[in-house]
Amino acid sequence: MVNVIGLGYIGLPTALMLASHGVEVVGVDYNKELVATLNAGKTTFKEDGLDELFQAAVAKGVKFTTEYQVTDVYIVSVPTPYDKFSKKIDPKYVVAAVKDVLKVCPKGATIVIESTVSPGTIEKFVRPVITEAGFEIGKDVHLVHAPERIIPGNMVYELLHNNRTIGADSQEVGEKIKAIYSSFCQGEIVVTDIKTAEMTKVVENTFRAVNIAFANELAKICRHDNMDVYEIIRICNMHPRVNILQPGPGVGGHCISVDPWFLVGDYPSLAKVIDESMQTNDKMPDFVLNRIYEIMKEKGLTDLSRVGLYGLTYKENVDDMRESPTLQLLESQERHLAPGLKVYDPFIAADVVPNQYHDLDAFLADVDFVVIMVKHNEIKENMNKLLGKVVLDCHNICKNPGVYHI
Ligand code: SAJ
Repeated sequence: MVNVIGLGYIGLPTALMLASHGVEVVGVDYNKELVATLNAGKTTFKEDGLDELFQAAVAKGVKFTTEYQVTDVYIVSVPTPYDKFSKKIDPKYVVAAVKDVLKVCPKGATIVIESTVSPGTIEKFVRPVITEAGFEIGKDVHLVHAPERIIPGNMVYELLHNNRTIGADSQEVGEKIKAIYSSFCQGEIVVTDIKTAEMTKVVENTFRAVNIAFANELAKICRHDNMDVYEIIRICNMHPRVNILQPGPGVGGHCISVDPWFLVGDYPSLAKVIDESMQTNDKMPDFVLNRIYEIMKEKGLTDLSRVGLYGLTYKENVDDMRESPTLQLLESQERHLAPGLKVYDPFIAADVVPNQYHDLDAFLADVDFVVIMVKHNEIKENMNKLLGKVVLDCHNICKNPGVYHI
């Protein structure tokens, strides 16, 4: 039986995928409300294919509880925040989960850390906890790092098809855990050592963050001299060895906007390009706010309360708002002491910010200027409703006449 610890954005789909492929799974989370929701037959976030996967896993007997189980494999999938000041990883949730596992696990159990951690975290923070508790690693307890790689918005497909990395102290333990993931994973699974696995995961997200920062910098250069950044990137990407990502209103989520800071925090004098890139991405919401003021001036608009931000989530077609560029922009706007922009997102049912709407038509009726912060399918299908309004399109998806870009 596999005990999946942490039933959030990664732990839940992983538990469901294992269970629906015939692995006996008990999912554990300390959040009683979350466990009760799952036990009532409901999923806890929106994701394509998740509800169907949930039903399949329930049919195969997946269980959810707040109690750690006595079993031989534990998969830990808990958050790994970073300290905003030092930029270093805060491993407290991983460490707490490992300590709790040690209270119940039998001799010979394997603890798999799925949470993203900076290189050296397992050596520095996890191994000491295990040895201090009197366990011998490699004999009483085995340690594995199997970082997840799935992208919100396409998680179910990517769980099935992505290649994976497994870091272990020995090939034998690595192969044992590989066999469990192979129950559903159709991609290649590489077995390597733990520190290499830690580094590859952080490097993958850093590569994407730096590439996006490059695109954002190009957008600023092109804005300065009135060039079309999208056309320039499109043409450059026709070169066989160039693949530039897209500029946007900022970088959100709990991965690309967080993981690269681990490298800056641990290697401040070495990670220069990464540091600059992260700062470039972090400044994009402010850049958008300045574009809003610039366009208002050009159009003779003076009332900021007639300006609406479309989208609150960190990216399209998900309901996750962590580190969202829109929230960053609103914070920045507060600092400028400007009165309330209007906000709407079809994926956010709760009231989370002032002047928030829950209906597209009602939102559009109250604004003259729309800023497309997130490219949800809903707005792509309703571009005609933006005709006659001033539009700042941060994703180059609106083909209406007179649209502004970042
Ligand atoms: N973004 C841009 N321009 C782009 C692409 C993205 O501005 O061209 C922005 C998005 O709007 C969003 C942010 O970047 O705000 C991050 O979105 P994303 O879709 O690039 O990535 P995440 O954070 O949803 O998922 C990433 C993925 N990592 C890589 O592709 C290397 C995913 O595979 C990881 O599993 C995930 O991080 C994770 O959990 O680490």
